[in-house]
Amino acid sequence: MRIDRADIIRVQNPFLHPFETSFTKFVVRDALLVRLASEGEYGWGECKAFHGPYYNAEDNGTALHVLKNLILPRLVGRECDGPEAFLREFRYIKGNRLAKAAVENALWELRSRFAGKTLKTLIGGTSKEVIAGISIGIQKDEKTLVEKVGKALEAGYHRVKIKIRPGTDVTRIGAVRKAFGDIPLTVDANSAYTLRDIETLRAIDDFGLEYIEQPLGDEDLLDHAELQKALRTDICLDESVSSYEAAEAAIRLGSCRVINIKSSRVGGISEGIRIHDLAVKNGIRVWCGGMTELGIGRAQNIAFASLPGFAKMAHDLAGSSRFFARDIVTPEIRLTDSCMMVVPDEENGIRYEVDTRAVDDMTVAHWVVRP
Ligand code: OSB
Ligand code: MG
Repeated sequence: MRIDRADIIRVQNPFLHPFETSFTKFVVRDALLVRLASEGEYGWGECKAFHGPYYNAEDNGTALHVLKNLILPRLVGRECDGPEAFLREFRYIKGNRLAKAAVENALWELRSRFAGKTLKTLIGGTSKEVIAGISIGIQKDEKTLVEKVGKALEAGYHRVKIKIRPGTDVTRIGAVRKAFGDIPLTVDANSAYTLRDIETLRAIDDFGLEYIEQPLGDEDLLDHAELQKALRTDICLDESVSSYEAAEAAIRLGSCRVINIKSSRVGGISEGIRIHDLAVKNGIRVWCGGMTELGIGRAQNIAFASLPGFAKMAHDLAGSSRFFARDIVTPEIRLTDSCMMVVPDEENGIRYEVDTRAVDDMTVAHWVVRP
């Protein structure tokens, strides 16, 4: 396909409730959208970077630079064979995978339009519906957290993940266990601990969690391997699995038994599929993570989560209204009554389309790259 033009659109959409993690508090979803024009069709991608480099080393500033100055000027006005060829050609740009994924995802949408097939079909997805779990941010106190967990259980979420940070972790997990007993519960530390916190981590180990997500630093594969030996609870890596190579290293070292795959974190859907396959081959459990995305990224995550290896676990995949009053795709992304997410395919005919009015209303800046 020939890429005729590219647009980068910066949008801001306020969160219904601020979402707090151990690394920052999100108040507005500030995101770069990429729209590629090719032979009369559009392909959209959403860059999952945030306002600062706190989740990983990228942020919206670095992503804008890489997209606007490095990637898109080389892509526009030329033939591109698709997502895999794009990632191969741009390997010479190191890292910056959230930025690359925005383009890679847009190329998947173009491929889908030209082929007349859904993303699920193109990637070999098998699930008709995928299991929804919820990620609950750090709350101001224990009581509020217990209330939020209660609401999530009432809504039917199949697994509850709570964000934790040093200091309030053990008492809060204890409060949730006391209030709700043996529910499917996990925690996500977003790399807030080190091996010096081993006593706390052992205490967390005693709660019988489904897994502990990213307890240690994003580059600490060796320490995670040591920790995994010391704990009964499975470690789930998120930030540390920044690439296929990192996944291989983590598996070989025994740094985890579970991987949260976010295709954006590793450069795109085609790279995410390779990690999915590698994990399945090695008996590593996998599920699909989220980045509080808007509808474009959310819809692509839903398709990605339909891969066979994801079938048994719950994902961070909620409807749009979990975070936002208004989203940028139609129809609205919603869960079923039994808290499952239906995956668009040729049979059900569901197709999420970008709501350009909503995009316009949320736009704060716009750049165009022409040949
Ligand atoms: O670590 O999984 C994470 C949100 C922002 C950045 C990192 C993470 C998260 C979440 C929310 O946990 C997942 C979601 O989008 O529902
Ligand atoms: Mg995480």
